Amino acid sequence: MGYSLEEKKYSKILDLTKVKPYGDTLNDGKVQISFTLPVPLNEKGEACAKELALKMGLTDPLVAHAKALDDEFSFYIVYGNIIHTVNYQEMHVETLETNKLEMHEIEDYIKTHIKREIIVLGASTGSDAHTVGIDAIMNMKGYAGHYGLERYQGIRAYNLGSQVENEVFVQKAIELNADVLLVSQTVTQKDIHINNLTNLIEILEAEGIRKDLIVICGGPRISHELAKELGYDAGFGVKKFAEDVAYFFTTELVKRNLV
Ligand code: B12
Repeated sequence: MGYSLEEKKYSKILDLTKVKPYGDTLNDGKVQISFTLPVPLNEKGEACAKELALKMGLTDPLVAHAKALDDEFSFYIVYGNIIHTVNYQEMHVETLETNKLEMHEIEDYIKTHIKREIIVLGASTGSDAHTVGIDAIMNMKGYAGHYGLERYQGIRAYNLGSQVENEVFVQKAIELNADVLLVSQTVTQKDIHINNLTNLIEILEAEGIRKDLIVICGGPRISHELAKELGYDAGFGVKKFAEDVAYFFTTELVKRNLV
């Protein structure tokens, strides 16, 4: 029995080796994308937006919304069906398994296994002026109901704030004899975070102290996978709190025999 055109186009079978976005029905591949073009808003601008969508692998693109940003720039929201699929079953992602321990359980762990204060130094480094992320992890009052590292018994936390140069950060780490470095990066324009994070590791290696430290980065666009690629011990993104990172570095200090 042959399949109708509709059945062929929108198979109702979920094949995890060929996953597509789900819009109205399974496998319809519906997506919505938005972008700005450096051209005025007119028919030509809209045609360019559609053609770009076709080149991205969308069929039946529809400009659902177009707006002039000023005389020379226009913004588009384009709706369409993506032709590409991904193999969910073969997807490999490096993830960090962290046990969920409460603050007092981590404090007990430090008392039993480390038996001394852990020195943690944190900052938003380079030109990055965003402090809210690193404050969320470190500040005494914490964030979203999760106390920050400054409140933990057994942890001495130093938060240097934002726009801290890597050289200054490393000098402070040496001066305080830090165990753990926490780096926050929010701005990713022109891959500035990659350059800055790489530079920090290079300085630590040049100083010969990389192996003696647990070095962790975090931010809204930081994944554990990216962090590992850049030479960090771990990376934490959104919805991560002080207890996630504290669990990681306390157990890692013990594992690496740095206590
Ligand atoms: C507040 C804010 C500002 C404030 C910052 C004030 C301050 N004291 O921090 C001000 C106004 C100064 C600002 C400036 C700029 N900003 Co701003 N800002 C924001 C905003 C609105 C919120 C960020 C925030 O506070 N989030 C809340 C915190 C709690 O979340 P978080 O950082 O993700 O942190 C969590 C996790 O990521 C993780 N985490 C974070 N760091 C770390 C570190 C470690 C070690 C660990 C373990 C975990 C961890 O834990 C936290 C809790 O779960 C965002 C937009 C948005 N809605 O997100 C834009 C945004 C981040 N800013 C942006 C930009 C572009 C800028 C400017 C460049 C704008 C400009 N052209 O001048 C400047 C930057 C100047 C500079 N030199 O850095 C862009 C970044 C785009 C990009 N991908 O690069 C955003 C996304 C806005 C946008 N949509 O364009 N900004």
